[in-house]
Amino acid sequence: MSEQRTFRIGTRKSQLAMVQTELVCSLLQKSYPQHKFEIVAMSTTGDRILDVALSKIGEKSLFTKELEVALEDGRVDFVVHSLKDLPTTLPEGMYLGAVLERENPHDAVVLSDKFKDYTLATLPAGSVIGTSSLRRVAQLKRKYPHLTFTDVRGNLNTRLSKLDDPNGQYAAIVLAVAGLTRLNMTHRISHILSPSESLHAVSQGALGVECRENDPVCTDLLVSLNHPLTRLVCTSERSLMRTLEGGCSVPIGVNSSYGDDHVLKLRGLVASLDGQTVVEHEDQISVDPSLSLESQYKLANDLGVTVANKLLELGADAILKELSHS
Ligand code: DPM
Repeated sequence: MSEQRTFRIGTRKSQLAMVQTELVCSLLQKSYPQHKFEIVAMSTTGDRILDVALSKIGEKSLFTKELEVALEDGRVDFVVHSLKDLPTTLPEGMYLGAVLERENPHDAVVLSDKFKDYTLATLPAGSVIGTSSLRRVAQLKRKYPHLTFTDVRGNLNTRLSKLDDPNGQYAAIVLAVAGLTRLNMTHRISHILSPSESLHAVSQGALGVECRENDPVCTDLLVSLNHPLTRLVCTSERSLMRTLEGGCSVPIGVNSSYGDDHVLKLRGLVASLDGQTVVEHEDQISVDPSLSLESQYKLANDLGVTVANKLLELGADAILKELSHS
């Protein structure tokens, strides 16, 4: 490889973002010992506005915009994101150079100590569940109508300390398994939600590394981090979301898999905010592993479009229209 260079990796400052970026940094360092990799931590709008529900801030790139500006200006060479926070359409000139192997993509319930022997089904009526995810609220309200759902914002540690506060209001909070796992807090998980309780968010549990499209040195370096299987399933999920034009203000859940039979499956769900109206659809496509990765991703993209269009036909368009007026 070429002469020694220093590459800068942009990230948010939260503990989870830092852990994820340190992982990417050490993988790059291992693959390219001749180069130096430095982490540059920044705050984003989503980190600064803590008193407003995520879905009400009304901006799709809440956690990514400032990082992408730094990438564009050349202050950093790569940016590490939780792929679920990265909008499905990247700004002009930006490229998703790698998608890393996915962690468990599901949601987890963390019960407060007071209710540790309960489940969402057995918690007393009116128990307060903390989550700012419209997706989780819509799906869980439908399944567990006796519970009350309230926003909880802040980083993972803040949320857990709100749950642990003896004078706090929450009986439980719902978080991604992946975030808790990366912070070595799986012992806090009471139950992992099944797909029939909560379909996960698009790309939940996967990390994405963004770089400048016209930077061949960086795009080349990232190839070694890419996990083709994760990218295949996440491409279908992101394509579904892009076709529905949904961001974090729309309750969209998915589930996807690619098996030994070479069949890529994608299930999608769109729900109204109160969980009363739900449309769901699943479809599949055969993806020959001897095709080029680009051709495989193209097929995954097509599957996302197909499932999204079917969802729209089944009534998702009416749900989305109603949401855009609320
Ligand atoms: C997005 C959502 C949430 C984050 C909405 C959703 C959850 C907000 C909340 C788009 N981004 O999931 O329906 O819990 O109130 C976020 C987390 C992770 C990445 C934390 C979490 C870690 C897991 C991962 C916040 N972004 O979901 O518990 O890497 O997927």
